[in-house]
Amino acid sequence: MLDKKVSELLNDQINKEMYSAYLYLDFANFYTTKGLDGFANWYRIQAKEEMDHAIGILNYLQDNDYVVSLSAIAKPDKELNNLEDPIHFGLEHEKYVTELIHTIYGAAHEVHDYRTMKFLDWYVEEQGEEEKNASDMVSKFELFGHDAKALYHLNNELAARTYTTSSILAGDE
Ligand code: OFO
Repeated sequence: MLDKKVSELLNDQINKEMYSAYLYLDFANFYTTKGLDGFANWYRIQAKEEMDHAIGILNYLQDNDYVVSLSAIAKPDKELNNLEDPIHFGLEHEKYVTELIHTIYGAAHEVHDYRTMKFLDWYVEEQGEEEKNASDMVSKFELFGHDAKALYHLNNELAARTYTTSSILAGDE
């Protein structure tokens, strides 16, 4: 049986991951209104990955006989005023999510919940990738985002991103 505090933090993380999906969907929506369908595609896929992260945690809790309780997803709260805003907010947000995952990991460690720590290893590693992707987006935008021709090519590059189900859901389909 899972520790109460660890389970509650994990349950709450489902909501946080769904919020991440909602936030990235908002970014995608923003870029669609700006005619940048490649950027919109990139963030839509990001949103799908976040939903996978949420379901991965939900599965884990259910597999451990925890009764999951789903709460309301907050409205995306970032004010997007220019093409660069989502990209910076994205990096900031991923750093925040890394802290959340580390907090759960720390709580699991405190109660010697090695099973949850092992489960969370995937998320710890994933956050490393998520921060790198978000930071690469910042660098790319700084290099190519301020020139119309370069922005056009960057938009095309981002349009090529495709979705694959996260490995945390392997065997779930
Ligand atoms: Fe779930 O990784 Fe981003 O937030």
